[in-house]
Amino acid sequence: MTAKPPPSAASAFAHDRRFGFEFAATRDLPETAADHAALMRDGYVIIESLLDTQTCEAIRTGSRRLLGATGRNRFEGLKTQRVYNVLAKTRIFDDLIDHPRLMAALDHIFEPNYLLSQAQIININPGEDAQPLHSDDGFYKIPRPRPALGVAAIWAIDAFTAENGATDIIPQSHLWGDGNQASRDRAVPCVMPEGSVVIFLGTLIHGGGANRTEHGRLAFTNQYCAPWLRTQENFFLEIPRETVRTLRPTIQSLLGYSVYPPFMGMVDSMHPKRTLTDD
Ligand SMILES: O=C(O)CCC(=O)C(=O)O
Ligand SMILES: [Fe+2]
Repeated sequence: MTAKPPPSAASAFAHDRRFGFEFAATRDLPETAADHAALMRDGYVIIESLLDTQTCEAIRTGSRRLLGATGRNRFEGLKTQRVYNVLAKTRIFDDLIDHPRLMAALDHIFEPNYLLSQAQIININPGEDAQPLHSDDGFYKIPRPRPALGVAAIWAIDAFTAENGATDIIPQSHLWGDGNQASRDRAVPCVMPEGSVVIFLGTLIHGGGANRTEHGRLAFTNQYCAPWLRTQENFFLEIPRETVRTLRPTIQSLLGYSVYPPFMGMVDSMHPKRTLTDD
């Protein structure tokens, strides 16, 4: 497993009650070592059938109420519906945001108090073209090859098939430098049953597939980033504090109610969690 740097700068402040940060223990499940090895070797891992049929059905029903506009460009997909700011709108995805299998994998990639960067529903409708290939952490303009600064999870709420728009990925492209040319003929579709998830490094080249069927392909995707980076969504402005107060601590922390030790993320010299309890 990747060794994480010791919390050296932080230890000088560890006694400081204002920040009161704790280092979450690194979570380990029986599958974590294999998940991590696959992520480091191939850049991705597919975990099948983590969600049961009833959960997928409940998510389909809940998503239908939220789906609306289609995308504004080829990247979003002109026939693809995307719902942004999901965590302000519904609680049906909470268990996917801090799913133990995902958290354990991320604990071995990032330093503690890594962040959720974005969460969205993606429904690729019939007739949609393939999304341009890209890497999800490419907007952090640090030359490649480099360690991943982000990690993405894409949950197949409908089964993903080669015909309905399964995410195309290029295995091992997380190791590429900046000069490599991504082309679709090197990509493979993440075919997986409903309730499965593909987790991949932010450096892996991928893109949504074309949908050549008569039905939508519903997915939920959550992306994470290292705790010292700017997140794609500005959750502090998106999610009302009354809503954040109702969330469990792991999700609050992922939303930025946490510090990157010793004090990045502070509010008026205090731990940002204080804003949820102090009035
Ligand atoms: O919908 C998909 O399968 C992939 C979407 C994606 O990679 C993105 O929007 O960044
Ligand atoms: Fe992507």
